[in-house]
Amino acid sequence: MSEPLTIIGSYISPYVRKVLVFLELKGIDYRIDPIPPFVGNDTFSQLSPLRRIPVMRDGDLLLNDSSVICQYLEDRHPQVSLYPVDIADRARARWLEEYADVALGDAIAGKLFYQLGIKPHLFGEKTNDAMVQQARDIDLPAALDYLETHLPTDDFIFGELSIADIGIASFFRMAGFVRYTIDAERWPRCAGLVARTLALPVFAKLATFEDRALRTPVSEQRAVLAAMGAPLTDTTCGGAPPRRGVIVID
Ligand SMILES: N[C@@H](CCC(=O)N[C@@H](CS)C(=O)NCC(=O)O)C(=O)O
Repeated sequence: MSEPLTIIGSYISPYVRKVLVFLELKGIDYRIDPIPPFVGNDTFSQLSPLRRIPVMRDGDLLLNDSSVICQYLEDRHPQVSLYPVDIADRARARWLEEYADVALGDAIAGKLFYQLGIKPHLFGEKTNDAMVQQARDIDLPAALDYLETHLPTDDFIFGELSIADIGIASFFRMAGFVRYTIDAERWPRCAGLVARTLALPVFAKLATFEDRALRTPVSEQRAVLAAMGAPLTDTTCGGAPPRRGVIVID
């Protein structure tokens, strides 16, 4: 019997969440090694040259980058399609996904969550308040202004749920971890889309693991998640002393 597909990466990561939503909705059996990238060991460095999560292994195939992994899963398992049918819409969906990965990724994962969560709690260092303020007052409003002009008043962006909705909502789920919520009066379309998407059962299922991981020290997360029934791998690439990634963040 072939081994199930494996994901390396913490439930807390929005990039990992995109991939897990794909796996769940497509009904693909998988195992997860739920580590933050900062505690990856030497094996992790070999598997992820940028020391980033998610990493996916499917048989002999090793892939990095959530967008690459989601596209692979779509090509390999097209039966529950998560990209629009129309070619122009598919391209627009990929652009919105990319925009979320970069703009929301920088503001929410790179600045807010890193400064308020990772830096004090994993590295024992002081939060850079200016960076938090930059994300809240400048970067996120700019990203929301842009998205607001590209989102519908109701329904998903391309009618059926797609990578674009999943990507955008995944980042705002992380924003909620550091108590950032979208101002629904200023950005009603963004707030509505994120609420609709996060209300889906697949996000609710993953949320139970995310919430527990958030409240648990990194060194205990594996045991706690195992006790909850998370589909863990037998081995881990974690457990190393925390260190910064290849791309240094203040
Ligand atoms: N473009 C990548 C970005 C992945 C990414 O930045 N993941 C974060 C976790 S939320 C990470 O591993 N950060 C560690 C670092 O950049 O050092 C993707 O889509 O997978």
